[in-house]
Amino acid sequence: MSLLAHRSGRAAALLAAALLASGCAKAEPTAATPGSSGSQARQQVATPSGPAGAGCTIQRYGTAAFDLKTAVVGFSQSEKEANPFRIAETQSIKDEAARLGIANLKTTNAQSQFSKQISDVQQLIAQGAQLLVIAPLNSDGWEPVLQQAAARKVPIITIDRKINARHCSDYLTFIGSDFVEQGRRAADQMIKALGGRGKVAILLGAPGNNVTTERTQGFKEQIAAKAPDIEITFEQTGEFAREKGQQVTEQLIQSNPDIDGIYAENDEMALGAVTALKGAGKKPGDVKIVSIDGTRGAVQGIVDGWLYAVVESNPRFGALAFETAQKFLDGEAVPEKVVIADREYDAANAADSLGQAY
Ligand code: GZL
Repeated sequence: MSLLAHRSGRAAALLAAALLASGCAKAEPTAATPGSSGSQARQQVATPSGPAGAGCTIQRYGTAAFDLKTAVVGFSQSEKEANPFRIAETQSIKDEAARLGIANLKTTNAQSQFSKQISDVQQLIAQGAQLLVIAPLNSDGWEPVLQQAAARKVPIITIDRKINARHCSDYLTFIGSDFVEQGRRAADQMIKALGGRGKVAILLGAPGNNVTTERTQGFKEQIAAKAPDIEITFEQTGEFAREKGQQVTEQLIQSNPDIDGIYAENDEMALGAVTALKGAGKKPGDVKIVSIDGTRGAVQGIVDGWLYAVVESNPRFGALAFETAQKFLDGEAVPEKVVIADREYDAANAADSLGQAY
């Protein structure tokens, strides 16, 4: 079971302490609190402890230890950096590498093309990468890279999205949010926004990755369990992109003029939806929008009344990724999954929390 750190550091600490006492989770200091570029305020993240021996050690993985500071470290980003999530994610990796004195960080960006991400990573391996940190675009299709990395015993840390591969053989660990829980939290906000009844549209993320699947699963499960009078009458992918989110919402308004709420599986699509609603002469609050990511534009959208709530998907993996790599190099067992803490924004805290958005 992966414990989810909750909406604030304090709640997370209390919750983590409770589960620590019960022995079913091991808390780890992790990524800097969003917006704390200077201070290193840390958020508690509970790492699933699992059965003894479940973790991955450098001995099991078969890698020779090396010094991170002098190693060639490769970071592969998936989507073009038009999305603030991607900008903040890449910056977090670069900032932490600089803070740790990692002199040879090579970064690539696949511009949202999976074939390019495969060749990017193959190139990083050819350039002598001794550690790979990958933000995968898709969950499947990684075999060519995994074989090459395994042949050279290069450990792979996946962040942000999961790959369908073998823990402690194909990859070292997955570090990311609990996306099913994000979907549940978005549903709770939508239930509040609609008073438990109404018609809802889902702007689905891009296909082919666990984030879209799990955010949809969590949302639908929670609505079914908690709000039988909320009906999901429309779902279509906006591919996590603002323009596509706007286009799909323009179609939605035509085909479903009585829609009461929109669940956008990321902020870029939510902001595209706002543009479409404005174009249709709607006013803030006419349609309740709940979104996921926690970008500054979306949190500002709450302040302006266009969005009802935003569940954060914390992109600041830098500290956690390199802490985890160092633990591995020091001979510690690394769990299959490390859950990062996600905040939540609504009308009560949006204005004061803008500085923590990214
Ligand atoms: C989540 C990440 C998602 C973001 C989107 O970890 O994979 O991809 O929520 C991005 O903004 O496109």
